[in-house]
Amino acid sequence: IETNIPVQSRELWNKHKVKKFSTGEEFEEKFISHVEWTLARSLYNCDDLAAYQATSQSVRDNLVIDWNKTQQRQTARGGKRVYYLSLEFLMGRALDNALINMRTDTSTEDVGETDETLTKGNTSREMIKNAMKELGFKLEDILEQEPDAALGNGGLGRLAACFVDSLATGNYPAWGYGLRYQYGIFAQKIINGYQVETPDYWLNFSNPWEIERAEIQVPINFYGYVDRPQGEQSTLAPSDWIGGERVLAMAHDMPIPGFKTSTVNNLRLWNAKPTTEFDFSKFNNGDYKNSVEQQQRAESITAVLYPNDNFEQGKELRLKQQYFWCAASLHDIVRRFKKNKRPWSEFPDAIAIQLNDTHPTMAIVELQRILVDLEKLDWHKAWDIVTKTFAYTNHTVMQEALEKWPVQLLGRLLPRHMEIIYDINWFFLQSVEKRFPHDMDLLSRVSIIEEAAGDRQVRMAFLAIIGSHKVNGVAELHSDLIKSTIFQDFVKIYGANKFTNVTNGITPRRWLKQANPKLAQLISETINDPNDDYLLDMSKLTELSKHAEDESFQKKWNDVKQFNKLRLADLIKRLNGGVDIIDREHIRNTLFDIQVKRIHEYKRQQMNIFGVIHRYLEMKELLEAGSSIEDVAEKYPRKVSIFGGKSAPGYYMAKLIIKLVNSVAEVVNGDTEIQDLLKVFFIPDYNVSKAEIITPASDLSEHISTAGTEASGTSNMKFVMNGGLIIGTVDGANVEITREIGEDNIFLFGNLSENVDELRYNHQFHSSALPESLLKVMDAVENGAFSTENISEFKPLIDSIKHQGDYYLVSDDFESYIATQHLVDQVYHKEKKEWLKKSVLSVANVGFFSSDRCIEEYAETIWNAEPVKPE
Ligand code: 73E
Repeated sequence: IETNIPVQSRELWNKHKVKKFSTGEEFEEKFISHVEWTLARSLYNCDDLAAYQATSQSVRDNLVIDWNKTQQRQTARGGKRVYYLSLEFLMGRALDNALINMRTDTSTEDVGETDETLTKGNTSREMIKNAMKELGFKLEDILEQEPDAALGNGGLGRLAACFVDSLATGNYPAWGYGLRYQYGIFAQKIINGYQVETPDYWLNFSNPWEIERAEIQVPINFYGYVDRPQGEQSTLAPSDWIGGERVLAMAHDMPIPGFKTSTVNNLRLWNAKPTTEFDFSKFNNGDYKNSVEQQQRAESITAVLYPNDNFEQGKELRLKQQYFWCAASLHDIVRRFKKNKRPWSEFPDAIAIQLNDTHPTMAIVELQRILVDLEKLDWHKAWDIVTKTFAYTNHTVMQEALEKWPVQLLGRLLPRHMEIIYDINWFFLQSVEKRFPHDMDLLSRVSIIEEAAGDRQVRMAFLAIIGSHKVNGVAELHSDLIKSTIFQDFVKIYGANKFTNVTNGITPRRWLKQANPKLAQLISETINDPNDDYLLDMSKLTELSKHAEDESFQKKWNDVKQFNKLRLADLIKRLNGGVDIIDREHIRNTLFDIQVKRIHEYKRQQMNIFGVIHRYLEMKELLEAGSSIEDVAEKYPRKVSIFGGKSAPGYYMAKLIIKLVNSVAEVVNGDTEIQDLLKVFFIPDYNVSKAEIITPASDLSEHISTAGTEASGTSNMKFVMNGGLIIGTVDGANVEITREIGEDNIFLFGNLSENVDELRYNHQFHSSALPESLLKVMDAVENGAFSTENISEFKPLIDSIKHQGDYYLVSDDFESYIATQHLVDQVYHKEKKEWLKKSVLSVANVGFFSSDRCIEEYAETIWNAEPVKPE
């Protein structure tokens, strides 16, 4: 490793080498020095927030030491590096995760594996908890001070967060690249039952987890024009792009600690800043105000995360974000590569870049531009390097989510890139024409440029496929679907081997150990794994199967669930303004039925709430017909129906679903006749830290998307990992969950994806009768049973089913949904032992869904990358 420090000075450096704290006392000393020096506070005004910051700074100090060593080690070994480009990283809180993952040993090199601090799974967290107590703080309260890093919308962003955790844990030399939004996903308030968005200014108090790299500033250009040497006609020749607007990308790094390893990887987030270059023409014109305003515009690029999940709006600022981030990241990657002075042809041996959806597709074009225009490589040599470097993950087949940029917009913002896209397309179409001569239809179908009447558009998914060596879907069904639908032609062109599947996963550190410490403890006791090694090898969980029918074990298992349900009941009470709606006395016999995820018609929260209405109406009918409440309870036992999730601010139907849930909640919860047998609650502002409370508390969770629409889903995995059962459609990763845990342990219902087209067609061209059960529900809704002011308020939800073709097939699946819910009630209330057995077996067989497995598959089948293990 090169250094500027002369040899004779290094001794001094080594003498004063910084050390990690490794005991509670050393931590306390660190903590106090951060209170005094970093925060400029003292014993006399150290509140919980200051304590959180001082704790985090102290922990960060330890991580930074390992972070530096990790980077040196990875550079020295010179293995292949992986870069994960994602516009979203939904990290949630960092402190508790760091306490779980962090190693406290002073130096990994000089501490053997027998050392206590190394082998005990929980040491550093326990140690700090005790030290905090001595200092006068409660760790649980301190952890609550941290705002979520909510730089993502939903599953796609959370997947990226789980991936960086697994990459570090697996010792892969891998960095994440993203944007440092000043505003993450909005905070959701519920006012009069409606979603109201408020800005998430998460950096209000300084963020102890980021390291500002003021020295790393990359100039990024937009607009302008292209210049070529005189007489040069070809756009394939090295060209000069003279940018018209320039901003700076400044790096902010977040340390990502692996679990039970001293590897600490990096998540680099870019922040947009104005340049200090001065526009003299403006100044001379006396237009000082305007030139300041233009500079302020720079910051707007990373101001806010676009709050749409599975939907693309096509806004210019979004494209600017994408290019800004791709260009800064590639500049950084290329700079690092060039330090080694290896030939360009070895670029793909040194670097793998994974594209998280099409959002970073401009990185493909930018690398081609760097190689051709700046490094003067021949076009085809450059393109060979590019395609060997990139791989693309598709996350959705939904038309409205597939990115397309108008040629006119892209050509204005990035004129040179537009030329390069045309040339990529030209060579691609030529190769297609050669293999499939005279198939004009095929050519127009696969062209990167969509020639629709009037406006030509760049199809980013096609560009991503053409510029990558591998394309993967995120669950088996989804990976099959993309091959037979949206990318069918490309399978014909490239062959099926270019397309592969890597089923999603989640990190068990956060979603089991951190979210559900009680269950983690029971597991480690039961399988005799005091050091929590199962969190690295989840196949160890199969040991639990032995105990699935053991009654005393089942009781312990159930006790953990009750504890977690009480924890959620407390949260719900707090969110409900201190009013308790859950009857704690009967909590053991109350089924917690949960659906938390982004609100989307395809995820069918409307079907869920219709099911709740159906249940309520049936209960009322029984009572009216003279049944006793005990008789009603016999058929409709105790249940709490819990919803949560954000709607995109402009998504009218999703917002209406939220309002309906809240309106139903008001009616049902206020109805004393049904005596607490049914409760409904919408949890406002669903986010990662709330998910950590919600997930462990579910008896049943709902994953009920229209078959073929949910690419994978990942919360399904989280619930199973926490011993919850699933009611779900044969969609996304539900398919593999069924395979892994067994079909006896999941409640599947509904039509299959292969029948969806025909069902939709039938809705369009034949008016089939809607099921009686659904009509009853819709009548009640239409007659204003849940409307407070405006009777026809929910009409659009009804109309979409009755009169607009029922695109999401609620009417086709409703009866089997209701029937399956009945079955759920029966098993939960009449066959509790069976239920608990299913729950245990689910956890026993959930191992496949660890994101560690998932990352290993990427490394082996797509990146060809190997771990760099600490000695
Ligand atoms: O099924 C989920 C999947 O589990 C899918 O809807 C989601 O990605 C998860 C992780 O693979 C997803 N999000 C988006 N597309 N698919 C998306 C699209 C545009 C903007 C933001 C998010």
